[in-house]
Amino acid sequence: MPAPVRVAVTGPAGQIGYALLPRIASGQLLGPDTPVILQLVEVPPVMDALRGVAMELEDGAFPLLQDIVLTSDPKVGFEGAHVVLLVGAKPRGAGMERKDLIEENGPIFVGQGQAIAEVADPEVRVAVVGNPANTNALIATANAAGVPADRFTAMTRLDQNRATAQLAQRAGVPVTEVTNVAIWGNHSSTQYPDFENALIGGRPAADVIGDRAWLEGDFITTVQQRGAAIIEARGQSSALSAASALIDHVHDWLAGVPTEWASMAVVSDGSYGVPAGLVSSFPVRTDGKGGWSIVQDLAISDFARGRIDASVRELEEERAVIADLLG
Ligand code: NAX
Repeated sequence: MPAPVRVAVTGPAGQIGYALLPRIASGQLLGPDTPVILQLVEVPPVMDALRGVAMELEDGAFPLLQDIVLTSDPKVGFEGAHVVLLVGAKPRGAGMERKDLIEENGPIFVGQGQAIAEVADPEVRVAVVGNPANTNALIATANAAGVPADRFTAMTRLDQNRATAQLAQRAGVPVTEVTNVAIWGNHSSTQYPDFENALIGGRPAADVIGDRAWLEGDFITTVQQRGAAIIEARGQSSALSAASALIDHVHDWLAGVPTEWASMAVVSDGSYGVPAGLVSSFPVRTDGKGGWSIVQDLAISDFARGRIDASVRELEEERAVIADLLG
């Protein structure tokens, strides 16, 4: 058997954690031949609940799960970690503005970025889910001295998967027929789900669907507002689908299979006019070994340009709110 991979997860006693951990333990994150050690980091008041989750993982008797570490100290949890999944964050409370959430959660990612730089494996890869995910990833990378910025990503795969499902349903085809769905910008309601570069059965999605008004209208708003619709229906935010998207995100990035197209928020190099340094979602190619590159030379219409610019403006505003946390 190969050496185990150390996977650190913050917020493991939360909703997403509960849906995510069994999938990591069963080999869906890193492949069916890769043993894992789970290093779980929770806040002190939640450690009892986390012990319960760990008991359930033991009771799963997962052949690939070699050990479980439980801690409330990121420096213990991230020790030697090859993969760090930053899921934990405070939820948006009643009456809280997005700016309040950014100010509340930002400091968590300062300490976690520093701990990654100090104790994680030198080849560490980090995926941020905790919201505001793009800006939290920006804070973590800015505080992880010595760790290259391309090791940090934030998750927009749930948005991509939502957009893919909407297009497939509308066209009446299986989701596997829908490819090249890009999410641009922020993981927020300003994100732009790009239907103009999407393909259905290898043909432009807009030609197959033949209803531009739907694509520019309901399609975009359904994807942008899907999180709110789930809360309305379920009384709780997306967890199963978020965990599933994180498995897709990390599997494509790290699990040995090169992928032509996956949406991820990464540190911009200035591509497509997104200011360098912002963590913004792009379509990327992944090499399955921890590397990625932004898909270049895509056509961006005036319609798309306006949408991307609006989401990027929001990212710049978020960056201004936490400027003092960027070191
Ligand atoms: P829960 O509130 O169920 O769980 C969050 C967990 O994080 C809790 O157990 C809490 O104790 C823990 N936590 C808080 N601060 C921590 C810290 N400093 N260190 C370690 N653990 C900490 O939320 P859940 O539904 O699991 O969602 C987690 C995060 O994912 C939220 O920020 C949520 O907004 C975000 N989401 C991001 C998505 C994305 O696509 N990027 C989609 C789903 C989700 O909404």
